[in-house]
Amino acid sequence: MTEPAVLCAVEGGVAELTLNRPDRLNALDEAAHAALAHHLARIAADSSIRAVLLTGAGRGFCAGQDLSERLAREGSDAPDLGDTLERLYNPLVRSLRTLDKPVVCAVNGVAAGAGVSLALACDIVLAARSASFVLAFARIGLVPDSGATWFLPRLVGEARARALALLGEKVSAEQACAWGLVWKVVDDQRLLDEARTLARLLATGPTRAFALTKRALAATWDQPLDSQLALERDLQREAGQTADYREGVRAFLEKRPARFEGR
Ligand code: T3D
Repeated sequence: MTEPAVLCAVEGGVAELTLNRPDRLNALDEAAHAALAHHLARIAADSSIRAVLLTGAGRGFCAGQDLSERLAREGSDAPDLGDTLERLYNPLVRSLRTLDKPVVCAVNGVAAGAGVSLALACDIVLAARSASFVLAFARIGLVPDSGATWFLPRLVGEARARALALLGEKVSAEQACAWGLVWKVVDDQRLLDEARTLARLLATGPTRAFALTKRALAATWDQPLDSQLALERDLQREAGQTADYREGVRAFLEKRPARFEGR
């Protein structure tokens, strides 16, 4: 029996997605994309799931597009890579960014090509000390994609984004953290425990407020302060109607931890 390209385990309100093609450093083929899309749709629809953890099996996190799929097509017409982006990568990035629940990424090893974009599309990225990041696109004659040209300049600034994209040099986890690509570097053997603890914490948080926060942060790059203030007003109005807000205030006044239910 063939192994599933992506494993999904749900426990304690957290869906743990594990890219599961370790012999290919979890490069994404059509099956992996289909599995990710399937699991993310299920996660989005299930209100009992309140946080997601994404990681990879084996020594790599994700090596981007599975290039063996591209070689198989040689001899025929050149593949339409715009089509794969439109059909597979762009929806994947959009579904992570717009998911109404927080997504933690545990980068357990090398992230390359769209594997870097995949990590950066998540909300909080932890990296194992031995992990690394490679904008491998230029090495094979491609353009950084899956949001890489959007995420990178915003996270690391123009100068670093340009050098990373054009040179495709490997960046260590420590360097990535110093540059603001990831939230934290964690010792390899502690990575999964820390990521799970974080995801479990988020799964007991005010899920609606998290979703609205993601929406506010997503909008910030595209509009002036005035519009952002108006958006915050609208989102806060919505947050103020949630049971979690009522519970948060009550718990504060009663000097006890809040018990958020995600509604
Ligand atoms: O095509 C479209 O639809 C457009 C979308 C594009 C999105 C993209 O992501 S384009 C970028 C594609 N990714 C790459 O170019 C990265 C290719 N991989 C590497 O550069 C290196 O493997 C790494 C830097 C990631 C890691 O290097 P290293 O030395 O640690 O490992 P390795 O020996 O190169 O790889 C281990 C195995 O994984 C190896 O297989 P083998 O020899 O043991 O049988 C290697 O072929 C395989 N592997 C690694 N990356 C890929 C891959 N197989 C298929 N596709 C890969 N991307």
